[in-house]
Amino acid sequence: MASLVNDYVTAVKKMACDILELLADELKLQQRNVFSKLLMDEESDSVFRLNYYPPCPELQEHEPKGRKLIGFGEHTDPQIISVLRSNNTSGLEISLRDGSWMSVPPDSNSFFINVGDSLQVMTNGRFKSVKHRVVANSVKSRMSMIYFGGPPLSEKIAPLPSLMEREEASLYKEFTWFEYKKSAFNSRLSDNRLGRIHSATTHVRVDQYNGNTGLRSSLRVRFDWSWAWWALRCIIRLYGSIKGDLGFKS
Ligand SMILES: O=C(O)CCC(=O)C(=O)O
Repeated sequence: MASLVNDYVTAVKKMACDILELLADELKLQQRNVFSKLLMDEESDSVFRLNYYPPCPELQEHEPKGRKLIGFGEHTDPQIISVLRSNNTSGLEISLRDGSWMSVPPDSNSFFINVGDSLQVMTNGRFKSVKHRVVANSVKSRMSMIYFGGPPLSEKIAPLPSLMEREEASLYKEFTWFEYKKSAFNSRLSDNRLGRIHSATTHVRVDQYNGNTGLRSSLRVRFDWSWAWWALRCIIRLYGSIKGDLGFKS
């Protein structure tokens, strides 16, 4: 049994790497193994999970009222890529942009590929990690097996510099996979973890006017709000100490 699982994981890992290389080609990245090398790394923090959802006959009572029993709560996968395979029982649903849920038709001969949060960050949002969940089935049991391809714990995850176009703002702050994984364990399954590492950066346009030539040139400057808060705190502290030195009492 152990060797069967090992063989399966080796095969899906290879497939995940091939897919990641095709994605790198699509993004016109010179280094086509830029994502796949993270899964191939000896220290790659990948996981293989088996899920079993027993049938839920109680559902038939709830279904007319439009209520669904949740087998696996809504979430996005934090890793780079996930490869899912299930039996022929429906249940998997993905969240659409308008917030509605769409059922993924079950097909025991197909793989369902999910972009993980880390790939969304590395591609600066070009590929989106889709929220999904599993609803229980009233008559049939569902089984699924998923390979979650993750990077080494120490790997720094950030938008790839080679991908960023001129003046493109980085949408995410850099983090290590260890930090992200820890925050995932310390948060609720449905939490929007990517929202928390969204970069608080704004672009400010600075116009310069040349009096001799009459030409105006403009420059886009990245303005990071975390620095602004830091500067504000320094000013308040400085003000407090000057006030103290001058003998004012608050
Ligand atoms: O069982 C499924 O179809 C999906 C399970 C899942 O999303 C997960 O294990 O993270």
